Amino acid sequence: MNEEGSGTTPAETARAEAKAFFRDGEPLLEVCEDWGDSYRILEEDGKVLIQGGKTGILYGVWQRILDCLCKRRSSAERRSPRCALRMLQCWDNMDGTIERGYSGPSLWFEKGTVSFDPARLRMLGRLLSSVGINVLCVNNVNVREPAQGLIEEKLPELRSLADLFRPYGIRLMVSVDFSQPIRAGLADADPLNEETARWWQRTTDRVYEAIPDLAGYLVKADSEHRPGPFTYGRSHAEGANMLARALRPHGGQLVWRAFVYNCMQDWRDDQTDRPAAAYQTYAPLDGQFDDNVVLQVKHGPFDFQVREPVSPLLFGMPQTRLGMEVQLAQEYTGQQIDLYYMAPMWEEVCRDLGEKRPTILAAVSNLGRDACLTGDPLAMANLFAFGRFAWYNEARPKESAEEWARLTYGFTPAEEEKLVSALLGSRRVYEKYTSPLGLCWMVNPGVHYGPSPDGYEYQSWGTYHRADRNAVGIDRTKTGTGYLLQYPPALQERYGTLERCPEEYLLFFHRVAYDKVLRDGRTLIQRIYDDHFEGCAEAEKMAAELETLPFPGEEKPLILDRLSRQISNAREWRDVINTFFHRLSGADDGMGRTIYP
Ligand code: GCW
Repeated sequence: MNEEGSGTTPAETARAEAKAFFRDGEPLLEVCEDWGDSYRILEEDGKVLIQGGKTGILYGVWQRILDCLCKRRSSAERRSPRCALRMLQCWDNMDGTIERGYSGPSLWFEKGTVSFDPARLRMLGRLLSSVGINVLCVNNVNVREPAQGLIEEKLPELRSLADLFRPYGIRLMVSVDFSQPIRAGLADADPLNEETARWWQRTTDRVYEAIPDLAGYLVKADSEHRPGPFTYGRSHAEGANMLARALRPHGGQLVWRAFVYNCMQDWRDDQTDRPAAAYQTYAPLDGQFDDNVVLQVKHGPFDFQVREPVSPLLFGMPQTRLGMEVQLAQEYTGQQIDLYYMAPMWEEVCRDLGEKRPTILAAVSNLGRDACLTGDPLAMANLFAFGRFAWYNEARPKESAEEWARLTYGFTPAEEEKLVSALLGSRRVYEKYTSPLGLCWMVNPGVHYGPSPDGYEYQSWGTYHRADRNAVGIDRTKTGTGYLLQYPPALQERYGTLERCPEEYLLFFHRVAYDKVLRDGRTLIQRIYDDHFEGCAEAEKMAAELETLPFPGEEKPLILDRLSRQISNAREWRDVINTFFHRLSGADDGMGRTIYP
């Protein structure tokens, strides 16, 4: 980034940024009042004119800067984002910790208060707006004391954050606790109790007096022990609408997460199937949500595993405004130690959703107080790619990786090629040494890093692979749990038979015997061994390639440290998983490699 440029409105920020970057050859900027987020860049006789809405003008300036840095002409087309809400959601707690954070402590919370370095947050505002993000939810969806106070006694502190991000076209959002009226002394939080609704209306009116452009509230209810409408025998439409009505007069959105499942399941119960839960809860409510409610659905039916099929709920609610949630924080995908570039995953989701792709997108943040913001400097590629994805509503894995690499490092073409190909291959490599063929949940419980094949097998979270001495995987077709039937017919056909099911989803949808010969002629057990050996070897090769690149001095040690930890992790996964299946199946590796007894 160049010198800091900031104003009090996005248009002023745009002017300041343009001045700082272009110095003498400043482009002309023209604000077109009703253009919103859209912009147009016109080049004529060596002069550049950027037209854009009150926020669009800033996006136009960023795009022009990006084009200049990438040494290419700007497109003259008028561009508008396909997604109106492009949200980054932070799981920051007010004690400064971050749930599933791998980049150091919170950038704005510390010891129970809002506390930040203004220059650093302005830099963050520039960074987020430069990739097109326009909503920032600042606190964890698991709202614990004292975070409830953010909409009450700590409102001035929340406001200080809103004021800081406003010049970058970024509106704040806040996670709220469904049971908060009880904290305030009310008898219950029943959404149909008029007292409760009145309390939320009064509280929300005060919030909007302080922060008139607040984007809205984010809610995790009846999920993983969080309170919610089920306590009162009410539906999630009744719960969400009550809050949405408090926000409505102020133009606020109520973002309601659809991450609801039974987290107290008995592992002996093979009828309850966690991936089926969200659809079972919400699909019957289609059409019942108010129009300022967004139902936010994780992209897969489980929980951000290395590979999951697309969530069937994203097809199942045509009368509801749906948002899709992805996770930049690498909880199950290497924790910003192992390289894992996510855009290929989003591309897969887009492919399966087709026209059903939601135009509201949210990402769980991967940011923290570390000097490079993302723990692993290379994890910044995911934030960049998410911003582009949210703007265009289309994942462009290669293009985003190339742009990011070029803007960040300015390598030679050969070096850039190495970095881009490592990024593009990283997901597949990670998948092969951890959980190929649609295996999920073999991670260490709680931390979710490193292998533990039975770690989640006898627990209450609905997370089973049910490996025994003959077979592994779960039959989710109509002969099994029936989950498959939640999909539209074309996907049912694709996933439903062993012959057609993409191998990456095989054990997610089917229970398969170890000696079953797969489409490529190898048995399942041989594939399990081969993928783990190959994945590990590929991780070693990738690390060797990346080590040769001239990363800047302050980044190099961070990157090298992570690459060596990734290799140890890959070896551990390979050996633990192969040994687990070797012991169970008794089948030897056809290639005679070492599998520890
Ligand atoms: O994957 C789980 C995480 C929790 C998280 C939850 C959620 C914020 O392990 O840490 O809680 O998902 O998405 O609500």
